[in-house]
Amino acid sequence: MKVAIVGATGMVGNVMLKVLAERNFPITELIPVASQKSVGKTIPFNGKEFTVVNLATAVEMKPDIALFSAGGDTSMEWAPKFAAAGTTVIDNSSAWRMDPTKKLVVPEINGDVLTSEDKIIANPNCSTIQLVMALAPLHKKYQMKRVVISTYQSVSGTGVKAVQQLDNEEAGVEGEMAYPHKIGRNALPHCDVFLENGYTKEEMKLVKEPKKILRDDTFSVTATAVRIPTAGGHSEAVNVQFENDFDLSEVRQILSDTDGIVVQDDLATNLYPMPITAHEKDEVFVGRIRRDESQENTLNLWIVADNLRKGAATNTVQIAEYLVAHKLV
Ligand code: 11C
Repeated sequence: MKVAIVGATGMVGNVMLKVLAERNFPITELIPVASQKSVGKTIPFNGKEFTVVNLATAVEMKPDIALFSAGGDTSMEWAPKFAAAGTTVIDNSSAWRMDPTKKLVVPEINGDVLTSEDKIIANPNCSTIQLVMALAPLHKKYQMKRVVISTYQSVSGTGVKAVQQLDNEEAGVEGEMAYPHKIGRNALPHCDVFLENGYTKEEMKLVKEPKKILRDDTFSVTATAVRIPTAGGHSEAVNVQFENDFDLSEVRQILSDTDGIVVQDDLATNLYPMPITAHEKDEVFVGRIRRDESQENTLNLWIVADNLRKGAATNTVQIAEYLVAHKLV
């Protein structure tokens, strides 16, 4: 496969390269793509050096697959140009996710929607991916009625400027601010921009994307998304009411039996998921599994994942793997 990485010098692009190498993705030619200021630099991959090119050159090189992580505006403009050249684009931005003509995919859950006709495929938001990974098998068994989510999201979700802000604050150095407030020793109920309805865009992604991925809009979702001063790894406290009652040991078993989920739930040894232990892991970690004693058929969960891995790069690469394995590209 000839594979282009659009945004190869960015944070997610970097992790994409790592994940592609780790998983031995069948690459015959790597095309790193970045903005003009990086063109001509080289990027090491699997012991070789590859020269960074610009978007126009990359389109002309007709890659089989292009993994995009360069922001919504770049995706809007350039994904159709790659698609027109015959390239299958897997896009990590929010540009195409809710477009009814595009598939929004977590391969373990709805890889089966993909066909060879899909030339622009959307990768869900990081906080959505870890959420649906844990909820999909439970929804199948007990049917969700309502989900209430509170997120605790790391600064790496915002990007390199936010990581720098946290580093600067920790070092006591003045610098550029990615957020309207200090993030160190703080919590900002503000991820992505505010919308007319008073929610943030991040919160509305959590409301809309799971319904599209699970192909079901019969359940309701509400969310509060909060930025906290962790460098990497998003956490979510999730309260889910089901139509049907459940048995807690069965819930644990279902989650343990699900590919890509690791249950970490042993109170006696203080074992529960944390961003620090999820770091650089591809799995989604679930713990603090307990019945909500205030309401029938309701469960509380704590869900953690590395937002740059399963929340972004790993899921994108897994979509590419699915396409290759099913000869859709
Ligand atoms: C955050 N979830 O942590 C975001 C990052 O829609 O792809 C990813 C934004 C997106 O702020």
